[in-house]
Amino acid sequence: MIDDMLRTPEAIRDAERWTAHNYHPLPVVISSAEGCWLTDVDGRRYLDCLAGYSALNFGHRHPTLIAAAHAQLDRLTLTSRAFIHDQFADFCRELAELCGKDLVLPMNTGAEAVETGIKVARKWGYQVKGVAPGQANIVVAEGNFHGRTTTIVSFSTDSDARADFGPYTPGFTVVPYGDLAALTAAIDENTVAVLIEPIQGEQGVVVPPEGYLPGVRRVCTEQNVLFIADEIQSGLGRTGDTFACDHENVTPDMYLLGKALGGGIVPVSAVAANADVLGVLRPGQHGSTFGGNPLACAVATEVVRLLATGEFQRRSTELGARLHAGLRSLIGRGLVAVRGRGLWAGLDIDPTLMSGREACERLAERGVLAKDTHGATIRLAPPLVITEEEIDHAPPQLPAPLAG
Ligand code: IF1
Repeated sequence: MIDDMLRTPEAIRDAERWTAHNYHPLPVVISSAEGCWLTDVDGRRYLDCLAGYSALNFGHRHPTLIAAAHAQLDRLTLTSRAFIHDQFADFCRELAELCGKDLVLPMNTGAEAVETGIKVARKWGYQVKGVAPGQANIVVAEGNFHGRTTTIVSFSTDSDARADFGPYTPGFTVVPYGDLAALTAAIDENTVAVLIEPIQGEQGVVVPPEGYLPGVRRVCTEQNVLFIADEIQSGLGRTGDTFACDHENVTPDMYLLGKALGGGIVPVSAVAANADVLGVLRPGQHGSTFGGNPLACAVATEVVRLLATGEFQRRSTELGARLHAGLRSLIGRGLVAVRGRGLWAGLDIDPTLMSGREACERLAERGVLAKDTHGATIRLAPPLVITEEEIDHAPPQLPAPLAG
C-alpha cells in the first residue's frame, strides 16, 4: 500500500490543526477497539499496553460494562445531585464496601477527587483536629503526580507541569518519596494530611521501599494526621490487589479513586473515607454537576462488582509475574531496569540507545502501543483482561527496536 492511500497521515494533520498542543501523541489514529486490541483508521491492529493510563483495566468495551451503559442510556442519564436517582445508593454502598469505608463522595475526574480530598482534609483539620485558622498543611512527595488543577500543580515537582502556572496555592510541604524519616520530620501541629501515591506512576512506576507505607500509616496515626492514598492509577486491580496499599496491609484514612472506576466509558472518580472524616462536609460546601450521575453510577457499580469477584486482581498477579519475568530477561539487552507490581511496569531503557519516545514509536510500528515518561522510561499497563499469549507478544517486541 503506498502512503498516499493511507488515511493516517491526513487524520493526524487534521487532529493537530484544531487543538492546543498540550500533547505529543504517537502517530496513530485509532478508530475502534475490543479487549486489549486497538484498530487504526487504516485497519492496522495494536496491542494496547497503556490501557488509557489504567482507565481501561477491564479492557475496551467490556461486555458487562457496555451492557450497563446501554441499559442506563435508555432510561436516565442525568439528574444532578439536586434530586436523588435510583442508581446512586447501590453505587455508593458497594464502593464503600469494596473500600471498607463508611462513606463515598462521587466526582468525575481524578484531579477532582484529589481536590476533594484536600478540601476534606483541611476542613477536618480545622473542625476535628483543631488546627489554627488558615494554617492547615499537607505533606506530599517529590515526583508526585496528582493531576493538573492550579492547586495540584502548585505542589508538583515537575517543571513542565508547574512552571508559569502560579501564583501557587500554599499549604503543602514536599518531602522525598520513600523516605520515612523526612516525612516524619515534616509533620507538625498544623499537618492535616499526608497525600501520596502508594506507587508513583508518572515518575516511572516507582515502588517505595518495603515498610514505607506501613511506616506512613503508623506516623499518621501517632500524629493525628490523615493518610490519603491516591489510588487513582494504582488502585482497582492494577497491581494484583484491589488497592496498592493492600500489598502491605495498609489501610489509609482516605482512598482517592478514578480512572478504571468509570470502566473506560465515563469519567468517574470518588473519595472513600469514614464518617469522622467525610462527615465534615455539609450541604453547599462541595459538589459537582456531573458527579454521581446515573450513567456514571450504573457503569461504576458494575466495575465494583467485577472487582468484588477478585478475578481481575488474580489475573494481574499471575500475568504480571509473567510480564515481569519476560521483561527482566531483557535487562542488559537494551533495558537497564524494570520496576512495578502486577500488570504495571516501568522500564528504563539504555539512554545511549534511544529515547523512550523513540522506543515507543518503534514499538508502535511493531504493533504495541505504550507511553514513555521522563526521557528513557517506558510504562506498560495493559488491560487486566490480557491473556498469556498476548503478554508473551509484548516483551519480544522490545529488544529488536532497542537494538536498532
Ligand atoms: C495526563 C501520568 C498516568 C494520576 C494520579 C491523579 C491523576 C492522575 C496518580 C489525575 C492522572 C494521568 C493524567 C494524564 C497522564 C496520566 C498519567 F503520566 F501523568 F502519570 F496515568 F500515568 N492521580 N494521570 O496518575 O487524574 O484528572 O487526569 O482524571 O496527561 O494528564 P485525571
